[in-house]
Amino acid sequence: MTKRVAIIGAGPSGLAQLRAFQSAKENGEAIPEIVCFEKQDEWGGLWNYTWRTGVDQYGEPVHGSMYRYLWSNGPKEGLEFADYSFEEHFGKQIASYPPRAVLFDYIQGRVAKAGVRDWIRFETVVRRVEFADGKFTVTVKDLPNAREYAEEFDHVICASGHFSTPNVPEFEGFDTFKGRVLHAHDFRDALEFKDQDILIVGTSYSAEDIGSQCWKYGAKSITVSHRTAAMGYDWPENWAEVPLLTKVVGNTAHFKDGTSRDVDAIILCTGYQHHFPFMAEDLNLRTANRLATNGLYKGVAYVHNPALFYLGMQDQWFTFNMFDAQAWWVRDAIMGKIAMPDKDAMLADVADRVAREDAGESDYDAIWYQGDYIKELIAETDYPTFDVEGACQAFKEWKGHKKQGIMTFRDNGYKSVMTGTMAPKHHTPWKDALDDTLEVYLQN
Ligand code: FAD
Ligand code: NA7
Repeated sequence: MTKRVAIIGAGPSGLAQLRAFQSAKENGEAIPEIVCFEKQDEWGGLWNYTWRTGVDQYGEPVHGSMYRYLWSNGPKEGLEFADYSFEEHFGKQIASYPPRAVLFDYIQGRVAKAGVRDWIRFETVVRRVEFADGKFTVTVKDLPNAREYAEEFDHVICASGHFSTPNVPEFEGFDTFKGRVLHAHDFRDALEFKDQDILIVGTSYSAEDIGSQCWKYGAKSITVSHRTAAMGYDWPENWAEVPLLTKVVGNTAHFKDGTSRDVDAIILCTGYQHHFPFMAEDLNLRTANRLATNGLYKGVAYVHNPALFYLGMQDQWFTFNMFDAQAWWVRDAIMGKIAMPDKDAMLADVADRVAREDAGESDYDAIWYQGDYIKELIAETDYPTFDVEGACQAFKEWKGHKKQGIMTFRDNGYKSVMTGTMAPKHHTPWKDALDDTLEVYLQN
């Protein structure tokens, strides 16, 4: 009997899994029957932009956290697929920090070429995953037809992402604040905040990028409030970093150091939760957003039931090519080409990964830690090897460029570790490039 494998989500991770199985099929191997469930009507996950916030047309929570005018926050040379280069897709080398639409196009190119779209059931949300007698029962809802049904699978691969369910703290006075309070998940168009004084809570990627966007599109001032430490970049003069927000009185925000400011809007860039409401309790991954995920052998196999896999659940320096490394490894584990050890050995593997991550002291240690993880996985499969060290170096240069100029770092270019060619300089500095369409970006 052919094994049946369910994949939850057709974002970059789920699509990597489809491509992994399709490449084995292309090589003449007998692959399991694959069914990918995707609740949206299009593939690409977060990269499939939606104007919607809150709930969608079916009353389901909107998955999208990406906003208009989003440009890659790291160099594309760190995420390039080893089996499908940017040059193959665009017919030429392109600049290093593509806008969302350009990366969305690139992601789609590989899977369109692989011909795996038919393996996906779109507008089908996974409602429940349970395990009994050696099988998973996956209950889904076909949204347009309002039809709920269940099917049995030998394996489930959860690729539903973890930057979609917001972590939303409350601060005193939010209920009487006269402006808008929103989480980054619901941020869409920076022009909404033109000429406004905005307060951002949080200091990670969303805070930096949403603040930078609002600055680029004409916010009057940006104030960023930190719980642990300020970001410390050399910000423009209408940008300030302040300690943690303590309360809001009317439109005045008060901070831990006793200072205060009047603001028009508050954007909570306070991160996301790993949230799998469809998983039965014994299958539900519980982890913080970190590089060494809790409970996942080799970062992918659920130690309490290794017929279940989770993809892309790590905090991310590397993205697309790390999802590939994971997907190829999971494919080979499912196809019996990689042996799974006993539970004690899997738990020891997790503990070792956690300890090694904890021993790191800097962002550079974290980048190389994740690079080593990719190397470890691809050494066990036929995913094309690539110069992971070169990609780590691109990240290192990127960090240096951010220190040199937080509003100019996207004007730099790096060398592809897949094709060896240097990215051209983009035709317009990022701060002046208000049109982020694919057509305009590709005019190099
Ligand atoms: P997702 O992209 O989240 O895809 C998950 C998919 O699962 C979605 O299509 C969703 O609809 C589907 N799904 C969820 N639940 C269900 C269900 N119950 N049933 C059926 N389907 C379901 N990475 C970069 O490399 N560069 C960047 O510049 C960058 N910018 C980012 C900016 C933002 C604002 C965010 C939030 C993330 C950014 N990332 C970036 C990281 C991002 O996590 C990855 O690039 C990538 O999208 C992760 O892919 P994924 O497939 O794991 O998850
Ligand atoms: P992250 O990277 O998880 O960061 C969350 C930030 O929110 C971080 O600075 C936290 O501060 C801060 N935070 C969390 N809870 C609170 C509370 N209660 N009060 C104040 N500050 C808080 O999430 P991002 O959204 O920035 O990035 C996620 C992905 O989106 C990333 O991969 C990007 O590519 C895009 P801390 O430092 O813990 O004190």
